[in-house]
Amino acid sequence: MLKEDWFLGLDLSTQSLTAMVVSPESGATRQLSIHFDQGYPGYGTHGGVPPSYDPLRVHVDPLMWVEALDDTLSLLRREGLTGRIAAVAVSAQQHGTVYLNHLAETALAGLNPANALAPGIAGIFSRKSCPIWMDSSTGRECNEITAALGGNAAVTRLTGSAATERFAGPQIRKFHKEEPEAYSRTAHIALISSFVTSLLAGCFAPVDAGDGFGTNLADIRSGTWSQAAMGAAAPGLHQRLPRLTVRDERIGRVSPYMAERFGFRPETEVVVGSGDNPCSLAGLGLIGNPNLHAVSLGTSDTCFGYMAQIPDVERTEGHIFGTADGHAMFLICFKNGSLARERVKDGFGLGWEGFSRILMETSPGNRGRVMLPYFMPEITPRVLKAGVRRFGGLAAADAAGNVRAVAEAQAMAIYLHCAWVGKRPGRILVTAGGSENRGLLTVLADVFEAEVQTMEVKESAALGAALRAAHAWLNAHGPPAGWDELCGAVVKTGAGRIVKPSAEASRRYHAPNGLLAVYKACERFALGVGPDPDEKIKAFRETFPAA
Ligand code: XUL
Repeated sequence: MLKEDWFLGLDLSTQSLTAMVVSPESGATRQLSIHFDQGYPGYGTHGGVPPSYDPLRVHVDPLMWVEALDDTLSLLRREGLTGRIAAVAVSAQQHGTVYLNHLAETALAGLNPANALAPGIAGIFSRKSCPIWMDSSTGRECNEITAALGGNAAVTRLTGSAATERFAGPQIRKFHKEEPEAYSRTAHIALISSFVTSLLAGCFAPVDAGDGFGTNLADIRSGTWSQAAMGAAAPGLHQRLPRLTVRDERIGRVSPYMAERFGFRPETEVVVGSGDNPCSLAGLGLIGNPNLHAVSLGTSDTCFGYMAQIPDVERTEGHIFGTADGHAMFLICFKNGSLARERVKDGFGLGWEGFSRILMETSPGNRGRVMLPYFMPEITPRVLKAGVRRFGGLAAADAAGNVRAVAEAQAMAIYLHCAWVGKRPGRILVTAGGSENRGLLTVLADVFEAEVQTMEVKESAALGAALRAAHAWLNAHGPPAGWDELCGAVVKTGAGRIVKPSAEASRRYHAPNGLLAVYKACERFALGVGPDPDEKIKAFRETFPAA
């Protein structure tokens, strides 16, 4: 390895594109981000998505992402960084699908470096927009796929998840049913991670198991696309899907277009892309370590962790994806993450400091008042009709009550819906934007009865992509590096902060009449499967009269 062998991770998330350059030699990192709302106002996005006439339908114009990629690589070139990159890997928001026509393959290989990326590829799409992970419009298709594959338990066992609205299988099925002519013009269906990787490599890129298992199309035990699952989704799907890899691999070099236009060395290698959550797993140093779990407080809130093998548990929610080293990870995802926190913060004219201060000053348990923060349709639990519910006399105008209620709700939902994973770790790593908020960290620590720890680098997905590029490249060209060693060089765990739980606060959540029991009852009531939670709220207030 030369001193100038640096590695690039590109994370195309819901709201921004982040580039992270790392040097495993010195441990140095350099990052820059472009936000879609501010950078590309012509697309009219708010929080990275355009307004929609149907709250269940969330589609994005892929040309906005392409413009952002062009601008990001131009910035990196201007900083003199692209010429030092030995390998690059992409991280992307998971599940979104990109539909390409028969012109795509030739166009990707033959772009003219004198021209910008977006106009060069504008003609390669067979569908103008891409459904992304926030889309919940495929309920009917999920039911059809479930019936075709023999029920929920069978789909979950085969593909790692029950049929899930935002996943590629149901999305492709809906597209095929509603626009059969456009489907027949579709030569290739990429996930967002493989699409961006294809732009870098100048050819159709494979999809990895981290992202590919989040489709309802793969057999997670054999690590291949499942004939039965593809057949249940749409005809002729196999020839339209990318190749599936079960562990990280180098897939080729950057295209001549990339080298010439952005100043990469022609020998710069491209490593298979992955989803943002599997990349975060790598960026947090969790590959190979099943004893720590992570919570990501980003646009989506997610909880995930490494598993040495695929578990055989009965469950109705959560997902199993593959990892960079060919093993497995669990994941549970909530749509009402940072955008829900923002709605409450902005609604009361607060800044993040004020939001955090309220959490530090108010009483854990919120005197038995609970919010179900479904500002948007929710993924976990499945709630298709948006609408915030308040219980225990929580007034909509009460700033402090609502700030605490939204933070407690999110932490309790993560805690309760991860129960199927089994063993709870004593420490949780927290990443993404929300990990800068001391109040949120304190609520998480108390609800999880565990220490929470943050990292110096908050963009763990971009960092993870860079580490995946480094890992694959170093193991091919030397000196070989294990995940531990690589993460040790770059991931500075000690540089973050540690928040310990308070025993008294934790008791208010975990006692038999604690707030977790209240929250569970509110959720069951709202879903129409349980009685009014009033009795539980009364019991909480009797047990904790001072709370
Ligand atoms: C995970 C999920 C989201 C997206 C967006 O299943 O849908 O976390 O990856 O970040």
